[in-house]
Amino acid sequence: MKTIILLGDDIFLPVVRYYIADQNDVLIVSSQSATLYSLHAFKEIKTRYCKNLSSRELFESLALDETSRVIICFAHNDILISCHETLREVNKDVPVVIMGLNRQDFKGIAPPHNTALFSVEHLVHKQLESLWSAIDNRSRLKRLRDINEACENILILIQHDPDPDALASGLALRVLLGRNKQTAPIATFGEVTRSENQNMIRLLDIPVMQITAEDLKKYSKIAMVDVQPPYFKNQALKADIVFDHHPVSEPCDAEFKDIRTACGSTSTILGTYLIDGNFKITQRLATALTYGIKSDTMSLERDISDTDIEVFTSVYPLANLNMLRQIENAMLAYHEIGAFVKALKNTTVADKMLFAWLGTVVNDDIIPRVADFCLQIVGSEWAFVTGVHDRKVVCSVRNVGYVKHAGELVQKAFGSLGSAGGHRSMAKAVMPLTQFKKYFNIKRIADIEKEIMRCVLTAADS
Ligand SMILES: [Mn+2]
Repeated sequence: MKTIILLGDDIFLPVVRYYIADQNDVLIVSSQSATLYSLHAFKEIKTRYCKNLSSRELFESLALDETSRVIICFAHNDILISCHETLREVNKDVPVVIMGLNRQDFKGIAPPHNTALFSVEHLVHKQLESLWSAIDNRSRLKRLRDINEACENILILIQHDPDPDALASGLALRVLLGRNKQTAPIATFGEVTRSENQNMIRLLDIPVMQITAEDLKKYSKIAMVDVQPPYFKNQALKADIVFDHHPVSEPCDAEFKDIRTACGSTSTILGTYLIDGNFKITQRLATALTYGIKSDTMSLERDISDTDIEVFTSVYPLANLNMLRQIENAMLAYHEIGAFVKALKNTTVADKMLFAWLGTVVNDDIIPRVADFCLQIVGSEWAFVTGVHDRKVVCSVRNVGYVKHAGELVQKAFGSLGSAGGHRSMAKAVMPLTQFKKYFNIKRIADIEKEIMRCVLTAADS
C-alpha cells in the first residue's frame, strides 16, 4: 500500500517519522528542501520536492487510487483547506487523514466519509490527561500502602445488606492492600439477603463476616467501601480509609479517602487503581468487578462516566461470563414478591411520576429494587417508592435520565427533613420517622405517602 505524506510544516516530522518506520511504501512530499534533506539518512523513504503543495499538477502526478493513503500535515488552516480541496478535485476515492496542530486548523473543512481529521492537540491532551490521572492514582496508592504497612490488620466494612458493588470493591481493596481473608476480612453489621448476592459470595468466594461493634476493637484500621461513616450513625464509627461513589452527606476525616460521585460504582474507582498500579487482575476479581459495575449502573445504562466505561472495558474480557450468568440467574424470594405485589396495589401516577407505598419493610434493600421495577411501567418517567424501615422513612427515586436531576429534586423536596440527594437518575431520601410525623402532623404511617407526593410535586413545580 502506497502512503503519501504532504508535509507542510516541519513540526509534524517527528510525529510522522515514527509512523512511517513500519510502512513499506512511503513518499514524503515537502516544499522545504531542508526537511527533505534531513530525511536522506532514511534510505527506504522516498522524498519529493514540490513548491506548491496545493497544486493540481502535484496530485495528478501522484497517480492516486482508493488503495493509496494520503496524510496531509499543515499547521495553517487556509493551506489545509486549499490542499484538501485540490486533492478532492483530482481524486474523490483516496482515503485521507488531515493532520493539524489543533482543532482550529480544521475550521471550514467538512470532511467527506473517506477523510478523517486528527489533531496533535487532541491526542496529547487525551493522553496527558490519562497519564496525569494514572500518576495521581499511583501516588494515592503509595499513601494507601504506607497506611497499610503500619498496621497489623484492616477490617473492610460494607453496608448492612451488602450489594455486588460493595462485595467487588471489598475484594479489590484487599488485592490493593496485598492482604488475605485473615488480615483484611470483609464484614457487615447486617447480612446478605438477596439471592444474587449470596450466589456471588459463594461462586466467587467472597465471605462476608457478620460483626458487632465489639468486634471492631480487634482491628488496627477500618476501611469503608461503597459506604461512608455517616451511614453507621448509631455506631459513631470512624473510618481510616474510605472508597465510595455516593454523595457526601457529612464530611469525614479519614486518613485516606477517595470519593468520586461521577463514577457509577465504587468498583470503577478501585478498578482504576488496579489498572494504573499494574496489578494482576485475576478472573475471579474481574468477574466480581464486572458484576459490581453492571449491577450499580444497570449494565452501563445509568449515571456512568468515561471512567466506568474504561474500567469495564478492561475487566470485562477477563471475566468468567458463565459464572456471571450463574450469579445473575437469581430468583425472587416469596417475601420479596410480596413487596412488589403491595407496591403495585398502592401506586398513584401524577405528571408521569409514579408513587408506590410499601409500608413497613423488613429489609430496606427492597425499596430501591421496587423503584427499579416501577420505572418499567408504561407512562412513568419517575418512580418514587417509599417504605418505613428502622424508624426511618426511606424514599427511593429513579427516573429515565432525560428529565430533571433526581438528586437535586430529592434534595429540594426532602433536604430539610433528613439526608436527601443522589445522582441524575437515582436518588434517595432517608428521614427520621418521628420528626417526619411530627412535621406533617401525621397520626398513621399510612398517611406518609400523601405527604411524600405533595413534597415531590411541589418541588418539581418550583
Ligand atoms: Mn455502589
